Amino acid sequence: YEQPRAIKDTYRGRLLADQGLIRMAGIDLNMEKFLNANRIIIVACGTSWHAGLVAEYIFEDLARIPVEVEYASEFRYRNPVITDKDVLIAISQSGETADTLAAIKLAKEKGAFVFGVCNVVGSSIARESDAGAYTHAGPEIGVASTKAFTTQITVLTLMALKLAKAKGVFSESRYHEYLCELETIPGKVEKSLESNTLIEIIADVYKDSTNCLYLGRGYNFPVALEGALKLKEISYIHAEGYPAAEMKHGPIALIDEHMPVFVIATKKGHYEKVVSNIQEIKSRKGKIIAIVTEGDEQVKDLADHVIEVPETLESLTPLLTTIPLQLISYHIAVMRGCNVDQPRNLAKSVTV
Ligand code: F1P
Repeated sequence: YEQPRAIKDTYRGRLLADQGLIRMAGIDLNMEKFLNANRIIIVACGTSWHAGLVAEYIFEDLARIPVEVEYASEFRYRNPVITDKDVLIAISQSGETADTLAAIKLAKEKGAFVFGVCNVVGSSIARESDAGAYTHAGPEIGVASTKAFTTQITVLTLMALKLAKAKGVFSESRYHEYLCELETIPGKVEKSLESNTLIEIIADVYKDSTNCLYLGRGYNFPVALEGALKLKEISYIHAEGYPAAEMKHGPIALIDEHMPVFVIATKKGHYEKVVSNIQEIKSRKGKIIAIVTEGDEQVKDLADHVIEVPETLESLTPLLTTIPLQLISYHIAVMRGCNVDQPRNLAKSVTV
């Protein structure tokens, strides 16, 4: 529920949409590093890694800069090829995650420029980075990241826009349209939160599930992963996130009348393809809970439940589609008697 405020705090002061300005000292002072980079490597863990995956779509789609996204916990051990022409973006809510810190150390040794996206001011990752941008989410009390995710995406979107403009990939009008739309997001998150009562009813139907699938395409594939992670972390229900197009390569075998499938089916971005995935699930009697764009009729006729989010640009949809998935995990966890703030076996920052 703090997310409208957290997202606004993250862009406020940086985004002057009426003047077409994004102020980000960390990028402004190091623009050449980004513009001359061979590629951007994003490293992170957990939810922050999912934000990194969204950023891969944003940077490549908007700014046409090649991006690789790696689990910091793998990257640090696998002898990766890194040069002084690489820019490494490290994303971390706490700024203390040991694997992400180790990945930074490795990249710096090889001469890469390191940019940190952290929430905690003065944290180890913020200090070890050559430059960076804070997320301004405020303290994350619960172990499972929520507003950290949406504010990380907000910062990474601002970065991509700035670079798209500097590279001349974005026309003036597209750039302005984008900035103005970004300013509407906190209000649209507010609107998405209004589905809470409906989501509580849906949670009650699926609270005793033992397995769940989450599917999304494009920008919403990482949101599917994040939805599944939230359910695992706080409800202890086994959940898998997949790109919807991968369903036919394996997960479709799991679908029967006992399998709830959460599908992100917003109007922009592969809509018709997602609709055909939904039909495939329906014909196998899977239960479909779809996140759709306001006013959608087609999916409403096919799905068992639909949860609406307001319309926005395709690349901004993760900021809205994430909200109902966070809420569903929250309600299921509460109904199962789980401690949503302090899930078993998890620590807020993994420092070893
Ligand atoms: C990474 C992370 C979180 C997760 C949990 C354990 O933390 O995997 O995403 O919710 O808190 O750590 P961070 O590097 O973003 O602080």
